[in-house]
Amino acid sequence: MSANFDPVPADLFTFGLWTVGNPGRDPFGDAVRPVLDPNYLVRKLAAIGAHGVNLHDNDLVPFHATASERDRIVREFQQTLKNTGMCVPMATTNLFSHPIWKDGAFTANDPQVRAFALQKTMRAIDLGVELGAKIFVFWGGREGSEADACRDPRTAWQRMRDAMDFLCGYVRDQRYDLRFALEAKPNEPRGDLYLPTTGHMLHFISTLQHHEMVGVNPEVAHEVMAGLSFPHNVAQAMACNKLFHIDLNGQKIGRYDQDLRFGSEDQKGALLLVRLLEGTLGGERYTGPRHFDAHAYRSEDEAGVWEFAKGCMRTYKILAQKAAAFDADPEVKALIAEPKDAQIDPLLQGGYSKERASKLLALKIDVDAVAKRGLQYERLDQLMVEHLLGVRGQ
Ligand code: GCO
Ligand code: MN
Ligand code: MN
Repeated sequence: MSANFDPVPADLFTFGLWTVGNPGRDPFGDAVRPVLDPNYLVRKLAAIGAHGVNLHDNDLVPFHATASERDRIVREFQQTLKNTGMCVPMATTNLFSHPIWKDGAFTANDPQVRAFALQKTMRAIDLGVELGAKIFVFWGGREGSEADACRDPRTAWQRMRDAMDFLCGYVRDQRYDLRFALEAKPNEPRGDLYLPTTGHMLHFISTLQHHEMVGVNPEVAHEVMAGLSFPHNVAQAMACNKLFHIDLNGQKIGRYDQDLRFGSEDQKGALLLVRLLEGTLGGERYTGPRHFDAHAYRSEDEAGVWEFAKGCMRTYKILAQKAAAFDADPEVKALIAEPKDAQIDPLLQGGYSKERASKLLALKIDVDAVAKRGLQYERLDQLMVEHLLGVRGQ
C-alpha cells in the first residue's frame, strides 16, 4: 500500500483563484492577508501538484477594466498557464459582489439588472472558453430574498429558467464546447436563496429547453448547511448523469458557510463521498475535476494557505486509499452482500405487468422471520470507523 499521498496533475485537483487567493475578510473583520496576483497563484498551485485553476471573470479581469486591459491580462494569464502546464477546467461569473446585484441578478425585479446579468455572463462565458474551460458554473449568490413579499417566488423561478434557456442558446449559437453546472445553496448571503438544494436544481434542470447541457455542481458545505447528507445528494446527481462538477470542502452542520479545508470536518461523510466519487463501492467513477472551494483559516499567513491547499489534496488521497481498503475488506464485503432470491428478484425489475402482479400477490413471505433478522449494521459501521482511525486495512 502506497504511503505517498503527494498530489500529481493526474489526480485532477483544482482550486479557484478565489480560494487560495482569499484574503480572509469576513463580516466582522478586514483582510488578514494581501491580495495575490493570479499568475503567482497559478505558479504556486502548479508547484504543489494541482491540475488546474478555476475563476470568476473578476478574479482575473477587474470589473472596470477596459477592453485593451482585459486583453493584456488574459494574454499574460494564458502565458502563465502555458509555462506551468496548468489548465482552466471551469469558469463562472461574479454576479454577487457589485452593489447592482443587491436584489439578485437573473431574478432581480429591475429588467436593467437582468439585462446586465446576461451581458456580464455572456462575456464571462467568452472569457472562460478563451481560457479553455469546458464547464461553466452558476452559483446564484444573490438570487433570493429577505423581504419575501418583494416578488412572487414563482416569478423568480421562471426568470431563472428564462436566463438559463437564453444562455444555453448563446453557447449553442457560438458553437462552444461548454456545459453548465448549477450550484445550490440554502441561504447566505441572502436570507433565503431560490433553488436551495441539489435536488431542487435537478428538477429545475429537467424543465429547461436544453436540459442535456446542464448538470449540477454540488458543494459539501451547502448541503450540510441544509442538514442533508452530501453523499446522498451527489449519488442522485450521479445516478442521473448530472454530476458535471463538484465543490469539495468541510462544514459543521447548522453554521454559516464555512468553506473549511476538505476532510477537516465529518471524516465519515468525507470517506463516504470519496468512496462514491472514486467508485470503490462499485458503479461508475466520477471523472471530472476534484475542485476545492474552500479557504484557509483567518489565522493563517501565506504559508498557511499552501498548507491548507496541500491538506485538501492529501486528505482526498488518504481517503481514496481508505475507501479502497474498506471495500476490499472481506468482512465488509460479506456484511454488505445482499440476499439474492432467484424467484423474487425478477419480479422486482422491469416495472409493472399483469403477470408480475399476480406472481407477487401469490408469494408466501414469512414476515415475522424476515422482520426478526438482525442486519449487523453496527458491525459494518464500526468497521468503517476502524478503517478511518487507522487500526484496520493498513
Ligand atoms: C459560496 C460559493 C462560491 C461559488 C463560486 C463559484 O458559497 O461562496 O460556494 O464559492 O462556488 O462563486 O460559482
Ligand atoms: Mn460555499
Ligand atoms: Mn461553491
